[in-house]
Amino acid sequence: MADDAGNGKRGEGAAGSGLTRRSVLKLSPLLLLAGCDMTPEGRTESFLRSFQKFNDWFQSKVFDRSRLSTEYSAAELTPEEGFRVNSKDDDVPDVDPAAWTLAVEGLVERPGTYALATIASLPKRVMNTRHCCVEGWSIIPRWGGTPLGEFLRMVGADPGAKYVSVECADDYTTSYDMPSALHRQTLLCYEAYDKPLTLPHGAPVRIVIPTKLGYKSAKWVRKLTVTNENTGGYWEDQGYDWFAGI
Ligand SMILES: Nc1nc2c(c(=O)[nH]1)N[C@H]1C(S)=C(S)[C@@H](COP(=O)(O)O)O[C@H]1N2
Ligand SMILES: [Mo]
Repeated sequence: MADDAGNGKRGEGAAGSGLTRRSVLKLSPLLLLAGCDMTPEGRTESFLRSFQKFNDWFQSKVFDRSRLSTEYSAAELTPEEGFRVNSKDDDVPDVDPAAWTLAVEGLVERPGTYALATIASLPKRVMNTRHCCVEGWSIIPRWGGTPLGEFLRMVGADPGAKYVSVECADDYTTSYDMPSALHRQTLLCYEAYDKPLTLPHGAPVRIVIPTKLGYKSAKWVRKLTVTNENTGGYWEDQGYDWFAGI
């Protein structure tokens, strides 16, 4: 599952649950079987699907919003030449950063479209965090942007809503549980290495979410929807872990 490289300290379990993450993970196959209907039809499919559902449910239970992903010193940064690009398509999508706006829909008080200047006027966070791609590499870029939580508060997102779903200009999609969306290190990122984000890296605005695997850090974001429906995502719908915590 997760690329373990440098993911910092793992939490020793959900605060107050009295169980360590590892000990609960050991129990999980038993819990799963207990809740699994053992009908003869479609066993493997439904087994895998229920395992994945359980896994998502479990990861969201142990997710601790106050636990930060490791932030690295300037000396530990990946040099800018090593800031590699990875996208499902070879071509970058047709995005005009100057004309770009972010659309917001769903369970929010102020739906509409928001300019980059509005996003950049919100509090800014700069952080050196690791980006872990499931393809077996990781890098530590220097990211800068607005915490997604600040933006969600500004648009009046319903904090009781379950999910934030993301649509990108290259028809890539992903979605997050609300606690992960509100995590302090989840950014609407518009800078890398103290400069505006470049087009191959998702300009003008991408998500950076260091508490999750790299495919959750959506580039070329164009629409956010606050919803109670889990809309999955491009890789998630092909069997990749949805919660994807690291
Ligand atoms: N819109 C969009 N976002 C995306 C992807 C993509 O294909 N399209 N690929 C994901 C994957 S698998 C990785 S590893 C990172 C790569 O980000 P980078 O090109 O800035 O290194 O972007 C993620 N976000
Ligand atoms: Mo990736």
